[in-house]
Amino acid sequence: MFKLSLEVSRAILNGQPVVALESTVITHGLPRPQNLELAQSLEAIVRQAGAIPATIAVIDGELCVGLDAAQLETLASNPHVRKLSSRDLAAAVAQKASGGTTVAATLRIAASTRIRVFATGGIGGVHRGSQWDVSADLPELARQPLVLVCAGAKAILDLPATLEQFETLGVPVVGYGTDAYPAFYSVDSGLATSNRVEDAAGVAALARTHWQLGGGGVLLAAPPPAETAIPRDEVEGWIVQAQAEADAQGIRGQAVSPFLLARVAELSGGRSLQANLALLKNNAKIAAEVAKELAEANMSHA
Ligand code: PSU
Ligand code: MN
Repeated sequence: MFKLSLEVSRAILNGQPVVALESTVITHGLPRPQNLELAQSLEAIVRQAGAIPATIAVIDGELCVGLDAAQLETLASNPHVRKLSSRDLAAAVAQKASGGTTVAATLRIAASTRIRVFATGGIGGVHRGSQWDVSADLPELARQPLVLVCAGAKAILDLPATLEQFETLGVPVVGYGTDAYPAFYSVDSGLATSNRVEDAAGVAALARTHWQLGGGGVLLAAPPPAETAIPRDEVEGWIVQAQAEADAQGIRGQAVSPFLLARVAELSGGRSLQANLALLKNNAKIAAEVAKELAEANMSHA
């Protein structure tokens, strides 16, 4: 059922730093051709920073950890692949299907292979105006002992409600060099993180202690790069419009987040896409630094 690339399985066995990368952002989160370019550059960034990238996806029913160039291309170019959350994995395996794994599904697969650090853009959360559309990313993060590096939750969501959920679930929301909880495209959501750390060593120390106490995931919230970040007030108008259109068109379930992200990209004249790409890259680099710190700490304890 699991298929680790040789490089990733070696790295895990040798205690080298590994960074998991999700694939729904490739299959459903970004337009072509930026999706493939982004997937390739995230892997390059992780390598340059001294860690091994492990892009996770389901291909022909196998839970793949570490993809080769051809697999990445197929995933990015096939418009019919599934969006796979935690609940969808078993069916995809049984039916030998392919798909991009969400943060939730990626967390589950990464944890099974003992990967401890994962980079994404923005985590899912509580959707606006819908008490029950809560991403499976939240309970899964609470369960799996990983550091998830993101720029907060996607701004299309109800951010205060999402933060409340993290508290309920016992997930530390740690600001990376900031007290402000970022809002994906924006540096500051107007909400606060629960803790702050200054560097990767601080994250690693906090995460190890959290795990010793029986905790699961740690959300590391990194502000998006300032050059492409968009002020909150500007983004809000596009989101309100996109959400109204989604409601009017009856967009539901798994289709909601991809619809909103694509519509906000259009309404912003591509600015939100530039911000999204930049923050994904920024998060990959930070994740590699955290993975290195955790690997070093493990070595010194061994
Ligand atoms: N981050 C991005 N773009 C994305 C996602 C994250 O910058 O498209 C994906 C992740 O895979 C996340 C998913 O798990 O969106 C959330 O989907 P939903 O709201 O349906 O749970
Ligand atoms: Mn949902």
